[in-house]
Amino acid sequence: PNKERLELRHGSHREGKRNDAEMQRWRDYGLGQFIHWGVYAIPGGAWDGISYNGAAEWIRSWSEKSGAPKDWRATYDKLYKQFNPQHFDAKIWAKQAKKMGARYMIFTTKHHDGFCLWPSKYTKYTIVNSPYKKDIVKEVVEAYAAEGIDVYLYFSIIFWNHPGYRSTVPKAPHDSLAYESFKEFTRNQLVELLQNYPQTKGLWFDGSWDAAWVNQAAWTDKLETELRQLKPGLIIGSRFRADEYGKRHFDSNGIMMGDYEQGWERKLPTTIDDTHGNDWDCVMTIPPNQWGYNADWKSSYIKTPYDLIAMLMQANSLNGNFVINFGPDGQGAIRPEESAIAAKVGEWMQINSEAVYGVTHANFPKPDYGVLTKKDTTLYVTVFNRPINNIVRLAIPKSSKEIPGKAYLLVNNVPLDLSAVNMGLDRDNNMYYDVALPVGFSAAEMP
Ligand code: FHN
Repeated sequence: PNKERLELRHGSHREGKRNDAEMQRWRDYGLGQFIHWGVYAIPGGAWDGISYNGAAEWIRSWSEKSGAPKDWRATYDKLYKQFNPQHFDAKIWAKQAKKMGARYMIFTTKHHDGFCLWPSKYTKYTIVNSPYKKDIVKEVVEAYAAEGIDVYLYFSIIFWNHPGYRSTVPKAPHDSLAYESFKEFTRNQLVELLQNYPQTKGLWFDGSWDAAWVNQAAWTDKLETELRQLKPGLIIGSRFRADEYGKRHFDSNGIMMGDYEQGWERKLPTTIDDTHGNDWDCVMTIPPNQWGYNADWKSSYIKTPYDLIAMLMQANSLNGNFVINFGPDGQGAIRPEESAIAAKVGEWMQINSEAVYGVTHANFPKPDYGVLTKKDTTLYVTVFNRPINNIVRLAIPKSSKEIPGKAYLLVNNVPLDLSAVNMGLDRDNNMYYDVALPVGFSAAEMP
Protein backbone atom coordinates (compact mmCIF):
# COMPACT_ATOMS: atom_id res chain seq x y z
CA PRO A 1 0.00 0.00 0.00
CA ASN A 2 1.08 3.57 -0.64
CA LYS A 3 1.98 4.92 2.73
CA GLU A 4 1.74 8.63 3.02
CA ARG A 5 5.05 10.29 3.62
CA LEU A 6 5.36 11.95 6.98
CA GLU A 7 6.85 15.39 7.44
CA LEU A 8 9.61 14.56 9.87
CA ARG A 9 11.52 17.17 11.80
CA HIS A 10 14.13 14.77 13.09
CA GLY A 11 14.26 12.04 10.50
CA SER A 12 17.11 11.19 8.17
CA HIS A 13 19.26 14.09 6.95
CA ARG A 14 19.65 12.66 3.49
CA GLU A 15 18.12 10.40 0.93
CA GLY A 16 20.45 8.24 -1.09
CA LYS A 17 24.10 7.57 -0.47
CA ARG A 18 26.84 9.97 0.52
CA ASN A 19 29.21 10.37 -2.38
CA ASP A 20 32.09 12.32 -0.89
CA ALA A 21 35.69 11.08 -0.77
CA GLU A 22 35.56 10.09 2.92
CA MET A 23 32.56 7.87 2.40
CA GLN A 24 34.02 6.33 -0.75
CA ARG A 25 37.10 5.52 1.29
CA TRP A 26 34.88 3.85 3.90
CA ARG A 27 33.13 1.82 1.21
CA ASP A 28 36.44 0.54 -0.11
CA TYR A 29 37.79 -0.75 3.23
CA GLY A 30 36.52 -4.32 2.82
CA LEU A 31 37.98 -5.56 6.10
CA GLY A 32 38.08 -3.93 9.52
CA GLN A 33 39.02 -4.72 13.10
CA PHE A 34 36.96 -4.02 16.21
CA ILE A 35 38.65 -3.86 19.60
CA HIS A 36 36.67 -4.17 22.82
CA TRP A 37 38.86 -3.32 25.75
CA GLY A 38 38.23 -1.98 29.19
CA VAL A 39 38.30 -2.99 32.85
CA TYR A 40 36.00 -5.94 32.07
CA ALA A 41 39.10 -7.58 30.55
CA ILE A 42 40.42 -8.06 34.11
CA PRO A 43 37.72 -10.53 35.26
CA GLY A 44 37.57 -11.95 31.72
CA GLY A 45 34.08 -13.41 32.14
CA ALA A 46 34.57 -14.94 35.62
CA TRP A 47 35.47 -14.05 39.19
CA ASP A 48 36.93 -16.34 41.85
CA GLY A 49 36.38 -19.28 39.53
CA ILE A 50 32.68 -18.52 39.03
CA SER A 51 31.64 -17.93 35.43
CA TYR A 52 29.33 -15.16 34.36
CA ASN A 53 26.78 -16.48 31.93
CA GLY A 54 26.77 -13.59 29.47
CA ALA A 55 29.05 -11.47 27.32
CA ALA A 56 32.26 -10.74 29.24
CA GLU A 57 31.99 -6.96 28.72
CA TRP A 58 28.57 -7.09 30.42
CA ILE A 59 29.85 -8.67 33.62
CA ARG A 60 29.07 -5.58 35.68
CA SER A 61 25.37 -6.33 35.18
CA TRP A 62 25.80 -9.74 36.86
CA SER A 63 23.47 -10.04 39.81
CA GLU A 64 23.82 -11.97 43.02
CA LYS A 65 20.56 -13.71 42.07
CA SER A 66 22.30 -15.21 39.07
CA GLY A 67 25.36 -16.30 40.99
CA ALA A 68 27.50 -13.19 41.20
CA PRO A 69 29.88 -12.86 44.15
CA LYS A 70 28.60 -10.74 47.01
CA ASP A 71 28.62 -7.01 46.29
CA TRP A 72 29.89 -7.72 42.82
CA ARG A 73 29.09 -4.28 41.46
CA ALA A 74 31.11 -2.50 44.10
CA THR A 75 34.02 -4.84 43.35
CA TYR A 76 33.68 -4.15 39.64
CA ASP A 77 33.58 -0.41 40.09
CA LYS A 78 36.94 -0.57 41.84
CA LEU A 79 38.63 -2.65 39.15
CA TYR A 80 40.07 0.45 37.51
CA LYS A 81 42.42 0.71 40.47
CA GLN A 82 44.06 -2.46 39.15
CA PHE A 83 44.07 -1.50 35.50
CA ASN A 84 47.75 -1.43 34.68
CA PRO A 85 48.21 -3.40 31.46
CA GLN A 86 51.85 -4.42 31.31
CA HIS A 87 51.67 -6.00 27.86
CA PHE A 88 49.81 -3.20 26.17
CA ASP A 89 51.58 -1.83 23.12
CA ALA A 90 49.28 -0.23 20.58
CA LYS A 91 51.99 -0.61 17.95
CA ILE A 92 51.86 -4.40 18.28
CA TRP A 93 48.08 -4.38 17.83
CA ALA A 94 48.28 -2.05 14.86
CA LYS A 95 51.02 -4.07 13.14
CA GLN A 96 49.03 -7.23 13.59
CA ALA A 97 45.88 -5.59 12.20
CA LYS A 98 47.86 -4.32 9.24
CA LYS A 99 49.18 -7.81 8.54
CA MET A 100 45.66 -9.17 8.77
CA GLY A 101 44.66 -6.72 6.05
CA ALA A 102 42.38 -4.44 8.11
CA ARG A 103 41.89 -1.03 6.58
CA TYR A 104 39.93 0.44 9.48
CA MET A 105 39.51 -0.20 13.15
CA ILE A 106 36.89 0.64 15.74
CA PHE A 107 38.07 1.17 19.31
CA THR A 108 35.97 1.20 22.49
CA THR A 109 36.78 4.55 24.07
CA LYS A 110 34.21 3.64 26.73
CA HIS A 111 31.76 0.78 26.96
CA HIS A 112 28.50 0.58 28.94
CA ASP A 113 30.35 0.59 32.29
CA GLY A 114 31.53 4.09 31.41
CA PHE A 115 35.23 3.60 32.09
CA CYS A 116 37.02 6.03 29.77
CA LEU A 117 40.25 4.93 28.15
CA TRP A 118 41.11 8.57 27.56
CA PRO A 119 41.69 11.28 30.18
CA SER A 120 38.24 12.85 29.93
CA LYS A 121 37.86 16.14 31.77
CA TYR A 122 34.24 15.37 32.53
CA THR A 123 34.44 12.36 34.82
CA LYS A 124 36.87 10.85 37.27
CA TYR A 125 36.18 7.35 35.99
CA THR A 126 39.04 7.40 33.50
CA ILE A 127 42.41 5.93 32.76
CA VAL A 128 44.12 8.85 34.51
CA ASN A 129 42.92 7.49 37.84
CA SER A 130 44.13 3.98 37.13
CA PRO A 131 47.72 2.97 37.83
CA TYR A 132 48.37 3.00 34.08
CA LYS A 133 47.55 6.73 33.81
CA LYS A 134 48.53 7.21 30.16
CA ASP A 135 46.05 8.06 27.40
CA ILE A 136 45.24 4.73 25.75
CA VAL A 137 42.97 6.21 23.08
CA LYS A 138 45.82 8.46 21.96
CA GLU A 139 48.24 5.55 21.78
CA VAL A 140 45.77 3.49 19.76
CA VAL A 141 44.81 6.30 17.38
CA GLU A 142 48.44 7.17 16.69
CA ALA A 143 49.66 3.60 16.27
CA TYR A 144 46.91 2.66 13.82
CA ALA A 145 47.17 5.94 11.91
CA ALA A 146 50.91 5.26 11.55
CA GLU A 147 50.05 1.94 9.88
CA GLY A 148 47.63 3.68 7.52
CA ILE A 149 44.59 2.15 9.24
CA ASP A 150 41.65 4.53 9.72
CA VAL A 151 40.34 4.83 13.26
CA TYR A 152 36.70 5.04 14.38
CA LEU A 153 35.82 5.69 17.97
CA TYR A 154 33.25 3.43 19.59
CA PHE A 155 31.23 5.32 22.18
CA SER A 156 28.50 3.89 24.39
CA ILE A 157 25.68 6.25 25.25
CA ILE A 158 24.75 3.94 28.12
CA PHE A 159 26.92 4.73 31.16
CA TRP A 160 25.66 2.45 33.92
CA ASN A 161 27.05 4.26 36.90
CA HIS A 162 26.91 7.90 35.83
CA PRO A 163 24.70 9.70 38.37
CA GLY A 164 22.63 11.37 35.62
CA TYR A 165 22.19 8.30 33.44
CA ARG A 166 18.62 7.02 33.10
CA SER A 167 17.40 4.18 30.94
CA THR A 168 13.69 4.97 31.08
CA VAL A 169 12.19 8.34 30.20
CA PRO A 170 12.64 10.53 33.28
CA LYS A 171 9.34 11.66 34.80
CA ALA A 172 10.09 13.12 38.22
CA PRO A 173 11.70 16.59 38.13
CA HIS A 174 14.90 15.43 39.84
CA ASP A 175 15.29 12.63 37.26
CA SER A 176 14.74 15.07 34.40
CA LEU A 177 17.33 17.41 35.83
CA ALA A 178 19.78 14.58 36.30
CA TYR A 179 19.23 13.42 32.73
CA GLU A 180 19.82 16.94 31.40
CA SER A 181 23.21 16.89 33.07
CA PHE A 182 23.90 13.47 31.54
CA LYS A 183 23.05 14.76 28.05
CA GLU A 184 25.39 17.70 28.48
CA PHE A 185 28.08 15.37 29.76
CA THR A 186 27.64 13.06 26.75
CA ARG A 187 27.86 15.99 24.35
CA ASN A 188 30.97 17.32 26.08
CA GLN A 189 32.70 13.98 25.88
CA LEU A 190 31.96 13.61 22.18
CA VAL A 191 33.27 17.08 21.40
CA GLU A 192 36.29 16.30 23.56
CA LEU A 193 37.03 13.10 21.64
CA LEU A 194 36.84 14.83 18.27
CA GLN A 195 39.06 17.64 19.50
CA ASN A 196 41.60 15.40 21.21
CA TYR A 197 41.93 12.94 18.32
CA PRO A 198 41.65 14.83 15.04
CA GLN A 199 42.68 11.72 13.07
CA THR A 200 39.29 10.15 13.94
CA LYS A 201 37.33 9.28 10.81
CA GLY A 202 34.05 8.51 12.46
CA LEU A 203 32.09 7.76 15.63
CA TRP A 204 30.67 4.30 16.19
CA PHE A 205 27.72 4.61 18.55
CA ASP A 206 26.31 1.91 20.75
CA GLY A 207 23.98 1.61 23.73
CA SER A 208 21.60 4.10 22.11
CA TRP A 209 18.48 1.99 22.53
CA ASP A 210 17.30 3.19 25.95
CA ALA A 211 13.86 4.80 25.99
CA ALA A 212 15.37 7.91 27.62
CA TRP A 213 17.78 8.47 24.71
CA VAL A 214 15.25 7.47 22.03
CA ASN A 215 12.94 10.13 23.46
CA GLN A 216 15.49 12.88 22.70
CA ALA A 217 14.94 13.23 18.95
CA ALA A 218 15.33 17.01 18.75
CA TRP A 219 18.36 17.16 20.99
CA THR A 220 20.22 14.24 19.41
CA ASP A 221 19.46 15.62 15.95
CA LYS A 222 21.05 18.93 16.93
CA LEU A 223 24.02 17.13 18.43
CA GLU A 224 24.58 15.10 15.26
CA THR A 225 24.65 18.34 13.25
CA GLU A 226 27.09 19.87 15.70
CA LEU A 227 29.45 16.88 15.54
CA ARG A 228 29.38 16.86 11.76
CA GLN A 229 30.14 20.58 11.68
CA LEU A 230 33.03 20.08 14.04
CA LYS A 231 34.56 17.50 11.77
CA PRO A 232 33.50 17.71 8.12
CA GLY A 233 33.46 14.30 6.50
CA LEU A 234 32.79 12.54 9.82
CA ILE A 235 31.14 9.15 9.41
CA ILE A 236 28.32 8.14 11.75
CA GLY A 237 26.24 5.00 11.34
CA SER A 238 22.54 4.40 11.85
CA ARG A 239 22.76 3.74 15.60
CA PHE A 240 23.09 7.22 16.97
CA ARG A 241 19.61 8.63 17.30
CA ALA A 242 15.89 8.10 16.78
CA ASP A 243 13.32 10.26 14.99
CA GLU A 244 10.44 11.96 16.81
CA TYR A 245 8.39 8.76 16.62
CA GLY A 246 11.15 6.77 18.29
CA LYS A 247 12.21 5.00 15.09
CA ARG A 248 15.86 3.96 15.08
CA HIS A 249 18.19 3.04 12.17
CA PHE A 250 15.44 3.87 9.65
CA ASP A 251 13.16 6.83 10.18
CA SER A 252 9.37 6.68 10.05
CA ASN A 253 9.54 7.05 6.26
CA GLY A 254 11.85 4.06 6.06
CA ILE A 255 14.91 6.15 5.19
CA MET A 256 18.21 5.22 6.78
CA MET A 257 19.45 7.54 9.51
CA GLY A 258 23.19 8.17 9.32
CA ASP A 259 25.74 7.21 6.72
CA TYR A 260 25.60 3.42 6.79
CA GLU A 261 23.46 0.72 8.30
CA GLN A 262 24.67 -0.54 11.67
CA GLY A 263 22.07 -3.25 12.11
CA TRP A 264 24.24 -6.11 10.86
CA GLU A 265 25.68 -7.24 14.14
CA ARG A 266 26.80 -10.89 14.25
CA LYS A 267 24.71 -11.57 11.17
CA LEU A 268 24.93 -11.06 7.44
CA PRO A 269 22.48 -10.35 4.66
CA THR A 270 21.96 -13.25 2.26
CA THR A 271 20.99 -11.35 -0.87
CA ILE A 272 21.62 -7.88 -2.19
CA ASP A 273 17.89 -7.13 -1.70
CA ASP A 274 18.36 -7.57 2.06
CA THR A 275 20.65 -4.51 2.03
CA HIS A 276 18.12 -2.19 0.33
CA GLY A 277 21.02 -0.66 -1.55
CA ASN A 278 22.43 0.90 1.64
CA ASP A 279 26.01 1.07 2.78
CA TRP A 280 26.54 -1.27 5.74
CA ASP A 281 29.10 -3.12 7.76
CA CYS A 282 28.90 -6.33 9.71
CA VAL A 283 30.64 -6.54 13.09
CA MET A 284 31.42 -10.12 14.06
CA THR A 285 32.60 -11.83 17.21
CA ILE A 286 34.89 -14.85 17.02
CA PRO A 287 33.00 -16.81 19.73
CA PRO A 288 29.19 -16.68 19.37
CA ASN A 289 28.73 -13.52 21.46
CA GLN A 290 31.75 -12.33 23.40
CA TRP A 291 33.23 -8.93 22.60
CA GLY A 292 35.42 -8.23 25.61
CA TYR A 293 38.07 -10.72 26.77
CA ASN A 294 36.62 -13.97 28.03
CA ALA A 295 39.26 -16.35 29.37
CA ASP A 296 37.05 -19.33 28.59
CA TRP A 297 37.16 -20.13 24.89
CA LYS A 298 36.53 -23.80 25.53
CA SER A 299 32.80 -23.72 26.22
CA SER A 300 31.60 -22.42 22.88
CA TYR A 301 32.29 -22.72 19.19
CA ILE A 302 35.16 -20.53 18.03
CA LYS A 303 34.95 -19.39 14.43
CA THR A 304 37.79 -20.59 12.28
CA PRO A 305 39.70 -18.38 9.86
CA TYR A 306 37.79 -20.21 7.12
CA ASP A 307 34.43 -19.22 8.70
CA LEU A 308 35.56 -15.61 8.92
CA ILE A 309 36.93 -15.46 5.38
CA ALA A 310 33.70 -16.92 4.02
CA MET A 311 31.79 -14.20 5.92
CA LEU A 312 34.22 -11.53 4.76
CA MET A 313 33.60 -12.51 1.16
CA GLN A 314 29.86 -12.76 1.59
CA ALA A 315 29.83 -9.24 3.08
CA ASN A 316 31.95 -7.79 0.31
CA SER A 317 29.95 -9.52 -2.40
CA LEU A 318 26.90 -7.68 -1.03
CA ASN A 319 28.58 -4.25 -0.80
CA GLY A 320 29.36 -4.41 2.91
CA ASN A 321 32.50 -4.19 5.02
CA PHE A 322 33.36 -7.01 7.42
CA VAL A 323 34.77 -6.25 10.85
CA ILE A 324 36.34 -8.90 13.08
CA ASN A 325 36.27 -8.26 16.83
CA PHE A 326 39.26 -8.77 19.13
CA GLY A 327 39.18 -8.65 22.92
CA PRO A 328 42.64 -8.11 24.43
CA ASP A 329 43.18 -9.44 27.95
CA GLY A 330 43.55 -7.42 31.16
CA GLN A 331 47.28 -6.97 30.52
CA GLY A 332 46.69 -5.66 27.00
CA ALA A 333 47.81 -8.78 25.14
CA ILE A 334 45.86 -10.16 22.23
CA ARG A 335 45.27 -13.82 23.07
CA PRO A 336 47.27 -16.36 21.04
CA GLU A 337 44.12 -17.82 19.45
CA GLU A 338 43.13 -14.40 18.10
CA SER A 339 46.67 -13.74 16.92
CA ALA A 340 46.64 -17.05 15.06
CA ILE A 341 43.33 -16.15 13.41
CA ALA A 342 44.65 -12.72 12.43
CA ALA A 343 47.73 -14.34 10.90
CA LYS A 344 45.70 -16.86 8.89
CA VAL A 345 43.26 -14.25 7.61
CA GLY A 346 46.30 -12.13 6.75
CA GLU A 347 47.93 -14.93 4.76
CA TRP A 348 44.77 -15.30 2.77
CA MET A 349 44.46 -11.54 2.28
CA GLN A 350 48.04 -11.39 1.10
CA ILE A 351 47.00 -13.33 -1.97
CA ASN A 352 43.38 -12.40 -2.37
CA SER A 353 42.90 -8.86 -1.04
CA GLU A 354 42.36 -7.63 -4.60
CA ALA A 355 39.02 -9.43 -4.44
CA VAL A 356 38.18 -7.55 -1.20
CA TYR A 357 39.39 -3.91 -1.34
CA GLY A 358 37.35 -1.48 -3.39
CA VAL A 359 35.07 -4.14 -4.83
CA THR A 360 31.33 -4.04 -5.37
CA HIS A 361 28.53 -6.50 -5.79
CA ALA A 362 28.65 -8.25 -9.17
CA ASN A 363 25.20 -8.23 -10.64
CA PHE A 364 25.39 -11.77 -12.00
CA PRO A 365 23.58 -14.84 -10.72
CA LYS A 366 25.21 -16.03 -7.52
CA PRO A 367 26.96 -19.37 -8.01
CA ASP A 368 26.56 -22.21 -5.52
CA TYR A 369 30.32 -22.79 -5.23
CA GLY A 370 31.19 -19.36 -3.82
CA VAL A 371 30.81 -15.63 -4.24
CA LEU A 372 31.50 -12.98 -6.83
CA THR A 373 32.99 -9.54 -6.31
CA LYS A 374 33.80 -6.98 -8.96
CA LYS A 375 36.11 -4.08 -9.63
CA ASP A 376 35.95 -2.15 -12.91
CA THR A 377 35.96 -4.85 -15.58
CA THR A 378 37.37 -7.58 -13.35
CA LEU A 379 35.16 -10.23 -11.85
CA TYR A 380 36.59 -12.05 -8.82
CA VAL A 381 35.36 -15.56 -8.22
CA THR A 382 36.01 -16.90 -4.73
CA VAL A 383 35.47 -20.64 -4.70
CA PHE A 384 34.56 -22.18 -1.36
CA ASN A 385 32.99 -25.39 -2.61
CA ARG A 386 35.18 -26.74 -5.32
CA PRO A 387 33.03 -28.44 -7.97
CA ILE A 388 33.70 -32.14 -8.25
CA ASN A 389 34.56 -31.80 -11.94
CA ASN A 390 36.92 -28.89 -11.16
CA ILE A 391 34.98 -26.61 -13.47
CA VAL A 392 33.66 -23.32 -12.25
CA ARG A 393 30.69 -22.28 -14.33
CA LEU A 394 29.70 -18.63 -14.58
CA ALA A 395 26.19 -17.67 -15.57
CA ILE A 396 26.14 -14.33 -17.35
CA PRO A 397 22.89 -12.74 -18.48
CA LYS A 398 22.69 -12.62 -22.27
CA SER A 399 21.89 -8.91 -22.04
CA SER A 400 25.18 -8.25 -20.24
CA LYS A 401 27.81 -6.32 -22.12
CA GLU A 402 30.39 -7.94 -19.88
CA ILE A 403 31.59 -11.15 -21.44
CA PRO A 404 34.45 -12.99 -19.74
CA GLY A 405 37.66 -12.59 -21.73
CA LYS A 406 40.48 -14.18 -19.78
CA ALA A 407 40.71 -16.00 -16.46
CA TYR A 408 43.64 -16.14 -14.02
CA LEU A 409 44.45 -17.52 -10.64
CA LEU A 410 45.15 -14.67 -8.23
CA VAL A 411 47.96 -16.51 -6.53
CA ASN A 412 50.33 -16.60 -9.48
CA ASN A 413 48.54 -15.04 -12.46
CA VAL A 414 48.58 -18.37 -14.26
CA PRO A 415 45.98 -18.24 -17.04
CA LEU A 416 43.13 -20.69 -16.74
CA ASP A 417 41.23 -22.37 -19.48
CA LEU A 418 38.05 -20.41 -20.19
CA SER A 419 35.43 -21.51 -22.66
CA ALA A 420 31.96 -20.36 -23.64
CA VAL A 421 29.44 -23.15 -23.29
CA ASN A 422 26.67 -23.21 -25.83
CA MET A 423 23.80 -24.95 -24.14
CA GLY A 424 21.22 -22.64 -25.60
CA LEU A 425 19.73 -20.12 -23.21
CA ASP A 426 18.31 -21.10 -19.87
CA ARG A 427 15.03 -19.88 -18.42
CA ASP A 428 16.67 -16.66 -17.19
CA ASN A 429 18.46 -15.89 -20.45
CA ASN A 430 21.89 -16.70 -19.06
CA MET A 431 24.89 -17.70 -21.11
CA TYR A 432 27.53 -19.95 -19.55
CA TYR A 433 31.29 -19.76 -19.31
CA ASP A 434 33.44 -22.48 -17.87
CA VAL A 435 36.72 -21.97 -16.09
CA ALA A 436 38.79 -25.08 -15.49
CA LEU A 437 40.53 -25.17 -12.12
CA PRO A 438 43.90 -26.88 -12.08
CA VAL A 439 43.54 -30.24 -10.36
CA GLY A 440 45.21 -30.59 -6.99
CA PHE A 441 45.73 -26.90 -6.64
CA SER A 442 44.01 -24.25 -4.61
CA ALA A 443 44.47 -20.47 -4.97
CA ALA A 444 45.32 -20.35 -1.29
CA GLU A 445 44.97 -23.14 1.17
CA MET A 446 41.83 -22.29 3.06
CA PRO A 447 42.77 -22.14 6.71
O1 FHN B 1 25.95 -4.39 24.32
C1 FHN B 1 26.89 -4.19 23.31
C2 FHN B 1 27.90 -5.31 23.22
O2 FHN B 1 28.55 -5.44 24.43
C3 FHN B 1 28.90 -4.98 22.12
O3 FHN B 1 29.61 -3.81 22.42
C4 FHN B 1 28.19 -4.80 20.82
C5 FHN B 1 29.09 -4.41 19.66
O4 FHN B 1 28.35 -4.05 18.54
N1 FHN B 1 27.14 -3.77 20.93
C6 FHN B 1 26.17 -3.96 21.99
C7 FHN B 1 25.14 -4.95 21.63
O5 FHN B 1 24.53 -4.59 20.45
